Amino acid sequence: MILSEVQDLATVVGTTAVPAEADIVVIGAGFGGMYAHHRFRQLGMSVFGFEQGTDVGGTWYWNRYPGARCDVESVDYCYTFSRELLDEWQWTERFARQDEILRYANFVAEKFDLKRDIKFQSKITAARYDEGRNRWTVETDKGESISCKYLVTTVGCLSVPKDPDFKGLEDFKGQWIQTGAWPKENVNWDGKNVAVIGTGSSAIQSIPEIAKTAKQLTVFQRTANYSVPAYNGPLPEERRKEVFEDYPAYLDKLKRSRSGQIFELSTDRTAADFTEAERNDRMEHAWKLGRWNLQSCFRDTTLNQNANDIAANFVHAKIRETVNDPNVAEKLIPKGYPFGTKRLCLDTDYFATFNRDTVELVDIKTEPIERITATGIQTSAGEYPVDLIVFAIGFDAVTGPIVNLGIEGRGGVSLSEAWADGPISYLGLAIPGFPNLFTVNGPSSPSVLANMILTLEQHVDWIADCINAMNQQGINIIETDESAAADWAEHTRTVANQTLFPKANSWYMGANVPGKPSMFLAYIGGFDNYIARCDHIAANGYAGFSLSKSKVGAEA
Ligand code: N01
Repeated sequence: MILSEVQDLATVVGTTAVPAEADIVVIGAGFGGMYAHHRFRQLGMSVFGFEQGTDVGGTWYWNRYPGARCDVESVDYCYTFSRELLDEWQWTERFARQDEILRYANFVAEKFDLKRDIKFQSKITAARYDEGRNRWTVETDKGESISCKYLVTTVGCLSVPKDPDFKGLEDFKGQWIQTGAWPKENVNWDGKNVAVIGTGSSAIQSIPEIAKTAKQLTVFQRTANYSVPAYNGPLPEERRKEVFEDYPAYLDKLKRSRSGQIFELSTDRTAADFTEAERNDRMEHAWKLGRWNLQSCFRDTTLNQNANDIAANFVHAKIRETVNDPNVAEKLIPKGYPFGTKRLCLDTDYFATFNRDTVELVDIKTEPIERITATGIQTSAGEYPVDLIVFAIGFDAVTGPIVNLGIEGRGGVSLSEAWADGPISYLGLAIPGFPNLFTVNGPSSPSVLANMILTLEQHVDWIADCINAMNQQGINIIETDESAAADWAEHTRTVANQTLFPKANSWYMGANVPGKPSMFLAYIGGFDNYIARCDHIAANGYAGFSLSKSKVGAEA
């Protein structure tokens, strides 16, 4: 199902009129967009926003598939800017479910009156920078247009689901859906033959849930994935106390961490610094703690192949222990890329689900899908009858959501042209040739490698402080220098190349979208270092940016 069809099923909320002008236009009303509205209003400037969905929530609005929940602990995956908000909202589970996060988004939006200046169900089709006027003109698929001084994208990193391009899909008589655009209603798999294509996080979360009531579930796997148990359950009171009793101190620790999360077994010691017995104890402990402790229990797990093999073999053994049929277990064991270099999944009973009689695993590397037929999926070995196909095949990550906006900067150069060889961005915040445009969680920022709520708050705060400083100095153009962006891209590449991450064909590398330039899309140098770098740049008069005054564009 395509995004527009999902919208058709949804309820229209509000019909906010689009003004002709605003100081700041914010694209997207997920967690980044919501906070941007709140924070930018404090500048005393007019803010207007657009959102493609019918309501706030972003990722949590679109990804309603069964089993969808956050893989960051709920006490960490929440806004930090308001103590009152932190006190008022009580998470129920250790890892919050999609519907609870969506309720939280709405709670925040109501509390801070964030929806009033957002036009929902409007998709951005173009955004052009007019050099003569020093203003952006933004257009939507509803024929709306608005002029603004600053354009801020808060479109998320995983918001453009890949369209399934399987031969014969148009002949299929059953229902098909995408995990990343799951409809609000009309999805029922009870007693049906279901196929899930893909075995990334979305599939790994949804497969155990679908298997509970499907007549038969067939999972079509191209690449086996690493996954560790989430150990979800009610949020323990002691954990709540640990976080919220002295929240400023806890938040400070999060901001001084590599990923905006604290892992109990994080260490400065390498795998080689431990004896074999110590390593095994440590990994067993990490397995029982869940989250990404297994990835953090040696400093060099994703830096050194030998250390990585130790963690990988540990998971392989766990899969063999869990899955009854040794042939199925071997198919489920990830091979050919280092542990943790595709995003490590957190699951509830994923591997054990393959012990059900009603669940079958098809390895499409040995048995490729040839086509979709009217009634099922035809592989080289035969046809699997299917009533419902779930495509969990991922996203055009990080760059796709921004490029799709149709942005044109100086000289009418489009962002897709500027990024033809890969994204060039200073700090993931600004792009040379695109003045007064800020990208929240853009490419080459920590984004998907860190706790996204913390990263987006940090970006929005940095942008707000920057615009405030410009206002005070009467400056109305900010543009990053090509050399600063090129240096940052080089630094981003250098730190990524010091790790094992580039060895995997992952969406982190853009490898999941045919033709996409191969480049590590996030900054892996650490959230702590990144914050320090951004603060240093601001304290040094926005080093790497050109700031200027234009006679035009200062109005509004
Ligand atoms: O997507 P993916 P996802 N034919 O790209 C396969 C976040 N997330 O939606 O590896 C057959 O990871 C593909 O195979 P391969 C999280 O950051 C977070 O699951 O390319 N198969 C792969 O198995 C995550 O990493 C949460 O060989 C095809 C799968 O489809 C990110 O979103 C929950 C195919 C795609 O996996 C993306 O996860 C869910 C084809 N043509 C997601 N094309 C939480 O916070 C692709 N595949 C919990």
